[in-house]
Amino acid sequence: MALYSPLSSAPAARWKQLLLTKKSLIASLFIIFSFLGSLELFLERGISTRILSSFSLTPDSSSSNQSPLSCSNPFEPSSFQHSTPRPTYSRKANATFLTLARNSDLAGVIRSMKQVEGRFNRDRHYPWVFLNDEPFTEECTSAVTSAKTHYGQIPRDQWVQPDFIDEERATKARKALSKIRGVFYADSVSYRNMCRFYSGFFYRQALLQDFKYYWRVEPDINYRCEIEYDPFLYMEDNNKAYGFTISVPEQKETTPTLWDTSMEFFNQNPQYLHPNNAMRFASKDGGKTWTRCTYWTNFEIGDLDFFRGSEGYNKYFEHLETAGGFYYERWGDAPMHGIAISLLLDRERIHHFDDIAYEHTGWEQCPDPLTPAYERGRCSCDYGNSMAVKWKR
Ligand SMILES: Nc1nc2c(ncn2[C@@H]2O[C@H](COP(=O)(O)OP(=O)(O)OP(=O)(O)O)[C@@H](O)[C@H]2O)c(=O)[nH]1
Ligand SMILES: [Mg+2]
Repeated sequence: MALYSPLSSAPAARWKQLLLTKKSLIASLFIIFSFLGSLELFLERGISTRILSSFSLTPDSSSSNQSPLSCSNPFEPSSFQHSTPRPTYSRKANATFLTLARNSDLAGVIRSMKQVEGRFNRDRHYPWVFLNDEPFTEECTSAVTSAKTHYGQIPRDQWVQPDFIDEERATKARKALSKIRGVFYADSVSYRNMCRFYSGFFYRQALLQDFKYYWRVEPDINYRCEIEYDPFLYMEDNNKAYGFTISVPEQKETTPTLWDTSMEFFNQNPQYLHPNNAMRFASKDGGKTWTRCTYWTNFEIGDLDFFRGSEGYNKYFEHLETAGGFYYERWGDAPMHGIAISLLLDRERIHHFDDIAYEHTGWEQCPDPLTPAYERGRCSCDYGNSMAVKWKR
């Protein structure tokens, strides 16, 4: 039986019409993407960048799973060439790299370690702490560094959804969030566990107790310039408590009540607000509304004594935990840290590492080529692609 085909009987005019339709389709796609791009910059949402970056060649965690890298082959040839001598230091900070990862993240973790070791740690030998909610099946990351490596399992109650969370309500909330386009990990419970862990429990881990500073490293991150100084020592010498590279706005849909819940806490406990805080980063109208600005926490260098010792931080976390928004909404560790760091700390203790070239999932920071950092770091990044430049534009 012959199938009906509109093309088989189409005269030349039909073809023309089809070509025109194709052209208009391409034009519409172009307009849609331009619109998304402008919307991203105007609304500071970053959604289209993330959609586009998911099509980019930057390795992501899903590609990590397919990588043939394993313990038997953790050494790929390094692409880092070091010709100039590095600064030498007579001392080290009491510090560690910190990586939370699943067993399936191994290849991405190794790629990240090579970046960190190649760009900075090869002659500084700061140790690594790896954390997982399950036992690590491989500990071969120790082959990628000459420094000490430590592997820890997170206590179950600090990882899984607490019993007091009403599962029916949480399920409903996840389903509702999944229906909104452009919300990542909308339906994921494990992502929520991770966000809650990085908000209130990472600094309580036994393996971190003897350290003062941590530098968070995620799978598949890139450092595109040499790091020619010791950021840990910078933190120590300048009494910094928190350092970030990129600032991004949090999506409204994941945090509808986070700001109000936070203000409820700080109104009841004004003693915790630092008199020289960075409230203007979080709110431009003295606390009425939230800018949704966050420090992008997949890079952070922090003073663990602040997290461990700050009554305000721990009480604030408890307040959020009781409200249940890590599960009833999808409160992230970035907005939580953003609010806490901005309100509890002296703003002089917050540092923007604007000379560190950092990239993750297509979002990056690159130093201005007109600054010494770019030349000194022999950078291979594009300043125009820097988030700070994009936000300004
Ligand atoms: N052990 C463990 N680690 C996890 C889990 N989920 C996420 N992580 C780790 O937590 C960190 C953050 O997770 P990501 O999936 O990268 O989340 P994200 O940075 O918000 O999202 P991306 O922008 O897509 O990278 C990474 O280091 C992950 O390896 C989990 O279920 N178990
Ligand atoms: Mg990540």
